[in-house]
Amino acid sequence: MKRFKAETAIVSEIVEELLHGGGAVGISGLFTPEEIAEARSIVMEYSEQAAEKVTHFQGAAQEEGKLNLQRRVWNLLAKGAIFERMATHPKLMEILRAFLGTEFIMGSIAANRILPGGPGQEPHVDYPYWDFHKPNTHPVGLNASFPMNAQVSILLDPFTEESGATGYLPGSQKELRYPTSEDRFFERCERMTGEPGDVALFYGATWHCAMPNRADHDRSAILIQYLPKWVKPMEDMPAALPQSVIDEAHPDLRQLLGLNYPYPEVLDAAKAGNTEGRQ
Ligand SMILES: O=C(O)CCC(=O)C(=O)O
Ligand SMILES: [Fe+2]
Repeated sequence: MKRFKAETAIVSEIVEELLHGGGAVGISGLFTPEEIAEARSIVMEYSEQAAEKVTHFQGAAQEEGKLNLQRRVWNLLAKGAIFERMATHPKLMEILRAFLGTEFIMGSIAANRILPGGPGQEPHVDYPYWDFHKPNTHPVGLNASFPMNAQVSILLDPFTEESGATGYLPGSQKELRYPTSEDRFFERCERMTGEPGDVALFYGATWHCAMPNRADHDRSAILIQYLPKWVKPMEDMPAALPQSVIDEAHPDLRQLLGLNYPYPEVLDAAKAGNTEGRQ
């Protein structure tokens, strides 16, 4: 994985690497130890009880009865102001504007905590490609030549081979496909390793998955899904936020919540007059 520092990260190089290179980059120095500690303590608090939540790509873990060692905390914007600061980090916004278009949105912000002994996932591609194991449900000819997803993982614990750092296959984003067992993913994959506070940024068409945690400590990350403005987001974030948060949202947060892009809209009831076109 190509690695960058916050101060020296060159946006065009990162975009090139995501689209035509390995599909994933590491960026360090975006978050302070205090910010990471704050986010981690909220994630730990909300995932203390093994209350079952919806999860994905964990069919094998479900069969083995290990789902309780992998815990999700959804809808993080409602759980602490730190998560808005993370989602709208100016450097991430700059990179993502270049990658997904300036009016991109956020589709989900959640935590994935894997406890010691906890299971990995099935190798997959991310939303909105995630059900590409049924390719005929998508438009004919759909490919990964332009991105409809960017994933940010903000590491809250050491991500090592032992602790289950996300596995990925460099270059697999170039041909949009859902991996099969013949692809021998687990023999060929590399890892998105890093220290707490580091960010792994990847194009979600890249085959990847959480790996089993064989360390003696938790392995948690904040996972943020970003999408072009016209892709239907995965989480209905505005519906899960207090109206006051929406009313007072900073312009970047409004954009991420999809509030700047009005469709679908009841056009019969919309303000009359011309609203689209160069003039
Ligand atoms: O937690 C990880 O390492 C990756 C999780 C992931 O890829 C997913 O949930 O889609
Ligand atoms: Fe994923």
